[in-house]
Amino acid sequence: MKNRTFKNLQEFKARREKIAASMKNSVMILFSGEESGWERFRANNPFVYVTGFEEPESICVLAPGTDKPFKLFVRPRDPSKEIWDGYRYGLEGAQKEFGADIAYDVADFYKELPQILNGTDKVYYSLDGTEQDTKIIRAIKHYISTLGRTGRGMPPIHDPKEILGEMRVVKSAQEIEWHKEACELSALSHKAVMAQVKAGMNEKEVHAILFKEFFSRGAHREGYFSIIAAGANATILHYRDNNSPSKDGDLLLIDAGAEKNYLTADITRTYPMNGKYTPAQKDVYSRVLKVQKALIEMVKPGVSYIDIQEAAREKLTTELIDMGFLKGSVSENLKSKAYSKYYPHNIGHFLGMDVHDNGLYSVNGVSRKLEAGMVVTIEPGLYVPENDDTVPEEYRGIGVRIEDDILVTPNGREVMTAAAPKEIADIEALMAGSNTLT
Ligand SMILES: [Mn+2]
Repeated sequence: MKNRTFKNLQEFKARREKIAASMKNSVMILFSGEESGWERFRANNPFVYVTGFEEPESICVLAPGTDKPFKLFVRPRDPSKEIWDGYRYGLEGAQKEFGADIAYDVADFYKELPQILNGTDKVYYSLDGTEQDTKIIRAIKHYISTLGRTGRGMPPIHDPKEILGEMRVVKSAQEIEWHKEACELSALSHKAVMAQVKAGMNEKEVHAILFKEFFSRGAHREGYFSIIAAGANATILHYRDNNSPSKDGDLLLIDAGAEKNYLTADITRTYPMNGKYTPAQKDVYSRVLKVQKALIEMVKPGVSYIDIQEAAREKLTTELIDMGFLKGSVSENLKSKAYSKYYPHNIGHFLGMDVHDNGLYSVNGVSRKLEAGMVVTIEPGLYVPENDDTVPEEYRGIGVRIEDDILVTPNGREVMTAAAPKEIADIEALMAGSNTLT
């Protein structure tokens, strides 16, 4: 059966035209990657971003200005192999269905490479430390040697990220539409999980419910390994065990997002497993929520991400002083970084095909400003170490993070993950159903 994520390939054609405009006398070589063991194959993001093609062992060559600027090297059709591994588009499909100007058997790549390199001043290729690098470098060296005594050195190898990474930071209208699908289904899944969580569930069981909700809403994959952390596990920032039992009174922190169309959501919600926040949990949660909402309001074109970062530290420090967790003034605590005991991470990141997506956060030492079409996360949190005897006992082991995915719009912002409840009243009302004693 034919299997493809993208039906409309116009978007990819437009991307290739845009990339071509940034290339001069150069070629770009992108590999889709190899299948490994029993893991489900997922082609490399740069390759998919440019081609919309998803098969393993494929190579894309962009050579703008030549008569065949978009070349695909693919696995040929092979009925006996397709019985085992599924449908292949083959050379014909690569041209007819994916718009390649020419398609080759991938086995012929190194045979064709000298011709491809002919006349190039620069090669865009992502060095990855494997044997593949050696083969590419050898081919370039060989090409130079065929030119005779020109005195020319090796054409430099540049990371394709220089062009693709920057393109991926500002999303097209189509890409935004695709990203919204991933964000909305993820937000609705969080909401559905919230309605099913009960005190006493193992984190693994919650993870299973989340999977069911993701996939029944059309997710293609889990965007990254979900963090499902009950009780004090929420204070471990990269908790990945997802295998603890929970008890009545535990908070549950879920940091999870589904991937669809090769774009992932990244959402965190924190709520009581028994459906009712304790006063201490409510205290910490409302402060984080207040800060998160204020930071989201800052998101708009022209604002530097670093300004939001600094506002996050300042606002959370203010809350920590107000709670009596930190002593002294806000500026003293910012200077000493005392807040990092309770808020050790950054406020967010670019979001797209990678959960921590491509793109420079500062250029020449200057923090870049947000632009319409960027997608960023805003994810403040407070984490009270379980053994922190400087704070009242009922606060120890409370970890709260609230994270949404924000599209920067021409006039401000759009929260793409708003369907996941985060107001205390909404969460408690939703959970009342699942936690009623019958
Ligand atoms: Mn995140």
